[in-house]
Amino acid sequence: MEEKISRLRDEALRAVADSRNLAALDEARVKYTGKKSGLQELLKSLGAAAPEERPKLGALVNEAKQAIEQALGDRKAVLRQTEQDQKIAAEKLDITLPGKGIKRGRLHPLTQVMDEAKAIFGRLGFEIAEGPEAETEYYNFDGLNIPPHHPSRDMWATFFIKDDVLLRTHTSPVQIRVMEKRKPPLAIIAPGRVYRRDSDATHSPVFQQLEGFLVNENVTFGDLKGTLTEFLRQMFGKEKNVRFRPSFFPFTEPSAEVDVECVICSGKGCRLCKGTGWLEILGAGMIDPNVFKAVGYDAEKYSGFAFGMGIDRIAMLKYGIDDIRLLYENDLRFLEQF
Ligand code: 2NL
Repeated sequence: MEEKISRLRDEALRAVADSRNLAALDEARVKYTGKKSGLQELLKSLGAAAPEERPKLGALVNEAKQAIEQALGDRKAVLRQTEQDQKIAAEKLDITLPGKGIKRGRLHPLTQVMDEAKAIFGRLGFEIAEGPEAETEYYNFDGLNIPPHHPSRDMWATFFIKDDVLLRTHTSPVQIRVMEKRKPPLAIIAPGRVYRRDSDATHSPVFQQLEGFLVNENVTFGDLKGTLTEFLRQMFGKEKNVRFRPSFFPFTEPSAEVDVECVICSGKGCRLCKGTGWLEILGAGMIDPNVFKAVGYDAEKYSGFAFGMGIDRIAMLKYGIDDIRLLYENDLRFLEQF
């Protein structure tokens, strides 16, 4: 009997010591101290032992039980700690590691130049107007004094969607729509996408334009020169010279082409300005009386100037970009430089 107790005790203590986790330990607890355990059986069988032996055997069983319960408690504390340590180790975050960083976005160079141009004209008192990119022939051509047989109406210059619906070739239609609706005094800029059937290093079938006009009583060519000179100096540098050359547009009379001193050689002559020292930036002029007639303005009472420029060309000159297609390919290696 004594040997049996001792064997059971050793077996239980070994099982406790060998338990690798709390679940296994609990199994050992049930097996060696539970209702159906060997220890319990021994207690029950004490009745069959000789009376003089009982106290000693009872004490031995109790001692074994206590030793096993002590071992179970100790082992449980150790395993709890181990499981806790493992959990903490598994969940550990090294907050001193460098962060991944959020990639900063940036504005497209065309958007940057367009925003700058809008801001300059905004400070000069111009409001922004917008309109549809699909237009009628009237707003894109007739209203602007462009006659039916003008070459710009040719299928090779204009994208026609269907009879009398085309993709606007300039943002002037927006300005005709504003003049139809509102009376002078008006100072408006019309920024936006325009479309032409043209594609090479300096022409894209879609590009960005900024046009503008100012109408009031007594507006002169001097107002045109002052306004556009101020715009160009804010855009290209306040030390830059500006010059006006006579030109022709169906919708303005007189008309001018406006040049700014070359951004590379400052007038000395280089490859960019083809040795002239000047870069052509703008077209402009005094609004033709036929345009006023089309929108119902009294050409005797009002006068005004208008201008137009390609934002792509300005972006190319400002940033030294030699192929317009780079502005529309959305190659991040290109765009990340701005
Ligand atoms: C250029 C030339 C120009 C205009 C645009 C305009 C608009 C109305 C009336 C009169 Cl509604 N004129 N716009 C005038 C002169 C030149 O653009 O070279 N653009 C890229």
